[in-house]
Amino acid sequence: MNRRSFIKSTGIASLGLGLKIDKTYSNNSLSNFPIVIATWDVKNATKRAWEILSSGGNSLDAVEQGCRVEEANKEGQSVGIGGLPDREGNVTLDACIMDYYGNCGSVVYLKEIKHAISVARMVMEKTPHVMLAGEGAKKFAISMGFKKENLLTEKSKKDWIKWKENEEYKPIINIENHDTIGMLAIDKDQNISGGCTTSGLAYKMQGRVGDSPIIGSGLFIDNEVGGAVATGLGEEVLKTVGSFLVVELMRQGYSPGDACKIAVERIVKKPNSNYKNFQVGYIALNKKGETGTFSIQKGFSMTQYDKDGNLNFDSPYYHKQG
Ligand code: SD4
Repeated sequence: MNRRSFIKSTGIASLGLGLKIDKTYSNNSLSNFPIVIATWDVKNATKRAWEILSSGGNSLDAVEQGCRVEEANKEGQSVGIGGLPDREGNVTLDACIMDYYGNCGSVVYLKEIKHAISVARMVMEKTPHVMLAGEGAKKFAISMGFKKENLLTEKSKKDWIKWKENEEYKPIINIENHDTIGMLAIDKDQNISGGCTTSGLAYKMQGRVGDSPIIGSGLFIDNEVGGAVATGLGEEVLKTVGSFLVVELMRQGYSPGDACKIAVERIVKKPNSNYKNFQVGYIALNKKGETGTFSIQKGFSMTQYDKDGNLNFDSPYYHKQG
């Protein structure tokens, strides 16, 4: 049993020892590349990214293809097809992608196109812009050959109709352990890219956009330093420009786990923060290939695929109940 699987099996990683996490996850030899990490337990997505990385592919292709796995998964109710709708029953997707040159692309309020991450990549590569929204984003996607389809599955429609009975808006903490997909990869050439894709918060107001497609909030990459990606209540991530903060902390010398922890503390230590009622989680990866994660609440996890295999780790967290 290697060190990582020992830590996983003993549950040490879940004891909330945030400052220790980088020791746990440390991968500081160049021979350890490539690596891919993702928010939540999404081993199918990291497996797909790993196939690309381990056959010599680059980190940009890896994160795009990895994110697409969850976007196509009808069972997941927070990403791509099957995502829970807004209050009016519209499934609207947000996504962004960023490469190792510092290029980025993003789509917000995208309807009827499930592979928002690939549309974001097209925005980055085929337009002079960074972000396209709503009808324009959809039109652009169709012009690039994407297929229109109904993203509201029967199950999500049923859940929405049930929600309408009370219309109580209460963002769910850790929706089914599988939520917004944020993915970061470092390839064999030590180049880092990231992607983030989501249907956003269930039963949001029509027109609401979260942190996930906002460069610097939901995702940030600096190929000289590392990358970070966020999940959870987007409003709180937006207010602290969370992913940019994590990367800047790593630039100052903090390890990925410590940087995520400090970014979480920036949220919970605000005067009047009601952090007990919501979740925010970060994952991060630095140029050396070290990884880390931290969240507000218990229940967040990170999946990491590297030469030791495809493993899911509980994130250390801030809020200890009881
Ligand atoms: C949002 N951050 O739209 C996304 C949702 C999410 O876990 O990550 N949920 O606010």
